[in-house]
Amino acid sequence: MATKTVELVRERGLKVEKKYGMTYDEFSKDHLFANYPVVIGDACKDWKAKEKFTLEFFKSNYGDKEVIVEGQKFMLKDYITLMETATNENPAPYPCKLQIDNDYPELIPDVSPRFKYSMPDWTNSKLIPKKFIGGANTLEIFFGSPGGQFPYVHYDYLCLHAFITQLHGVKEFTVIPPNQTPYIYQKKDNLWVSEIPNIKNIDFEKYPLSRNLTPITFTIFPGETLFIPCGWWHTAQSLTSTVSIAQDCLNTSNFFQFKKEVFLNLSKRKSIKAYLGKIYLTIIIALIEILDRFKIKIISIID
Ligand SMILES: O=C(O)CCC(=O)C(=O)O
Ligand SMILES: [Fe+2]
Repeated sequence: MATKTVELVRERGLKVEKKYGMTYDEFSKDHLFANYPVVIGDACKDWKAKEKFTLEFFKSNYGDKEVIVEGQKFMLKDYITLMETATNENPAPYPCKLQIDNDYPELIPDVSPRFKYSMPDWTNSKLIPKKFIGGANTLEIFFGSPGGQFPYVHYDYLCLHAFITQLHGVKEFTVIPPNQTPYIYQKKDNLWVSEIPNIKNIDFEKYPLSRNLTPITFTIFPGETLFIPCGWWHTAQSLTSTVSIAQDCLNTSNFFQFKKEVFLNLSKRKSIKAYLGKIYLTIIIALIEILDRFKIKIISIID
């Protein structure tokens, strides 16, 4: 079956498309290795979560769990009540997240099978020490409400790829290609975060280079998955009450950028452990490259 493609937006030569029935080969060539975003219209079609993950489900089953949203503590049921009454003018703080992989593994079957596009994924590989992945949470649920704005423009920590699947409601995304990084005003201490507070209303006097940015804005709807490749700057805003799943991904396509980011972090520490970490990562990369060159199925070895 041929891929059905719909153009979502085109901005000064850059476009984002929505695709249905895409083969893995097409995804790999035109998006994963081309490092180019796409909305996948049917990736999560077999997930139970589409019906199961309602606000009512979380209120009844996880209502007493504590969540910290923008520094404020809530019981999940109280946050959900806040979501239900939030308006654009008076949004609930955002984002409210549950970490599925660390804290709620019983929910993993509801977001399974993992779609083919996000595999292989080595973020949980035994060969990659947890210390390298650091603060990255690799499978999360996001709750949002009208007006809820992700607090900053960023690319995903350690240059991981992100797959964001919309289960309920509508979310607006703005993405900016990695080659526009010189105009984004990276934070000195967190290079993956931009200093620009509001990408839709930039203070050009304060951030003159940002005139060169071409932010691309579009919306994603229930059942759709946005692929945000490594290094693409992005932010999001809920237009309605929303439930989404975010999943990170690391494989040959972004391993070099990942290595660069981990090296940078390790360079901040001058210990022997950091030095050994760099050597370890260099060897792992060389090994993966050799295996890949000889077309040895690296998936089974590294997974
Ligand atoms: O869905 C969103 O609000 C964006 C989430 C995101 O970009 C992230 O957690 O890195
Ligand atoms: Fe992100």
